[in-house]
Amino acid sequence: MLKVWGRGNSVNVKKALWCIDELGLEYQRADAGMQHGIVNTPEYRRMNPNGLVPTLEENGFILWESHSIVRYLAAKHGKGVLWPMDERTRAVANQWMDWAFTFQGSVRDSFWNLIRTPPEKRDAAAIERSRVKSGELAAILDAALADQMYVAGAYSMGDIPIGCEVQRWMRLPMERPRLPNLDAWFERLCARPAFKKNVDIPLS
Ligand SMILES: N[C@@H](CCC(=O)N[C@@H](CS)C(=O)NCC(=O)O)C(=O)O
Repeated sequence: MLKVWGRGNSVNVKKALWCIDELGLEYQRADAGMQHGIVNTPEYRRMNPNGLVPTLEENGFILWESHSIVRYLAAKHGKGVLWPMDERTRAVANQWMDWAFTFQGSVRDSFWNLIRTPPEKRDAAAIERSRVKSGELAAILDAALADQMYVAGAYSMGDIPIGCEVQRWMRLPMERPRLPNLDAWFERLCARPAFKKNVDIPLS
């Protein structure tokens, strides 16, 4: 049985949960991180010395880093489905998985200020810098989706991390550039039950 440690509102935990549900695997989830604590206990630190979420546990096997968790599960349970069998297609999926952290960095200040900071303490300049930068990066993804349905052609693990990051960006109360290819891809993700259930929940 798989067990995921991590609060369900974490963008990185969402990646693991979406992947697991997409593959139809049974799992348990234990809340950890932020108000739930746990991550600084010696028991948790033995599993994940970073004190971060998510952590995956599978019959004594421990894995952390959300994108590594997605890759592991896709390789083990989703060959030819989430895990592209063609090396170049897989490399492109991996490229977008790595790039998801680049995009995450650009959204961070908007997210933390607009969602997790009281209005009187928000840093308007940081929000604006983040808004502009994330819009520029989103345009790169939009261009890549001009002639394909998903980031690596067919739907794959490559869509999972960046799909979670884009959900957060799309749901922020701020102006965004009009990006029709990205919008259409996001609608396709929203049509997936595992995405709706785990990812497209109100930001908190
Ligand atoms: N690169 C790591 C980053 C993990 C990370 O930063 N997780 C955040 C939540 S998204 C966290 O643990 N924050 C502290 C907490 O929740 O207590 C991964 O993708 O797993």
